[in-house]
Amino acid sequence: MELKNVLLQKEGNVALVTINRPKALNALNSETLKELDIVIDEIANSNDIFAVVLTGAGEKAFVAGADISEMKEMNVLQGRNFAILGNKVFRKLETLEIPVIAAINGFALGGGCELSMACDIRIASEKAKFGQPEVGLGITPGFGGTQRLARLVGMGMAKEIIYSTRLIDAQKALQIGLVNSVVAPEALLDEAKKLAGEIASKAPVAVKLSKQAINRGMQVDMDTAIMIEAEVFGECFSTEDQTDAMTAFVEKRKLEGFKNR
Ligand code: DAK
Repeated sequence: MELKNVLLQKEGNVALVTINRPKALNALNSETLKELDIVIDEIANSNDIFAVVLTGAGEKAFVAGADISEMKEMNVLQGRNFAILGNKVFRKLETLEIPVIAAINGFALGGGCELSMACDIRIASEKAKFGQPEVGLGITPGFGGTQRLARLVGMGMAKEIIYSTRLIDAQKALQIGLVNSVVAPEALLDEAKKLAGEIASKAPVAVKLSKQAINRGMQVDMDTAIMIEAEVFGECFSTEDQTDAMTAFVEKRKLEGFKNR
């Protein structure tokens, strides 16, 4: 199937995924969500991609939200199907085994801000702008905004952003912990790819298990979380990568590369 709203490029062990509807500021309509679903499956099924960079096409937007023109016309059933599709795709992205870095090149509003929050790491261009405009459209955030934003920036700040619909700039997003770093617009993709490349060069199984432990651990009490960590830590000792890397360290030589996927 030929995809037009979501582009997938592979660069070494890193996948670059681009939401590609620049004329509509990369707004997420059903078609785009379905294509994103296909692309995430393709990445999940490949055994040579170890990190993903997700960005938006054009200079203006990462993703300006769910597609308002499409939502405006929806009946109850279509609205329900749209919600189910969107939540399935976002959760699939969040639980993808390998890390995903959002390279936020412009507006990240509503479903766009929520999409970035379903990623593991967010790097913003100095031009990026964030916000949850939903209550101004008569709806609540629907792709996890009320939950992921509060977890990332705390309840008070999440409430201010959601109730007021005020946009915040990249520096403010950095200050409140919504993004990991802010870089010049022209450096954004290179910075994101560089970080993705560094992650992709580490032991893939250990990276995947770390992601799993953090994501699962954040949802449970500390005692259970520590047990999750102990389990994944133990699992690493079933890999050749652990033996090879530790042997190389002890023998003071450089490891050629990791074997386990
Ligand atoms: N949907 C559809 N088209 C959009 C769009 C959007 N979200 N955002 C921008 N566009 C389109 C504009 O209509 C315009 O199209 P043309 O008129 O050229 O055909 C084109 O992109 C360029 O936009 P502007 O002309 O408006 O550009 P400006 O520079 O003047 O303004 C802006 C940029 C980002 C400030 C403005 O476009 C804007 O306010 N856009 C809407 C942002 C927004 O409110 N986003 C949140 C949408 S609500 C759910 C799950 C999730 C959601 C809902 C339900 N369930 C589970 C049930 C999510 C909801 C949302 O995301």
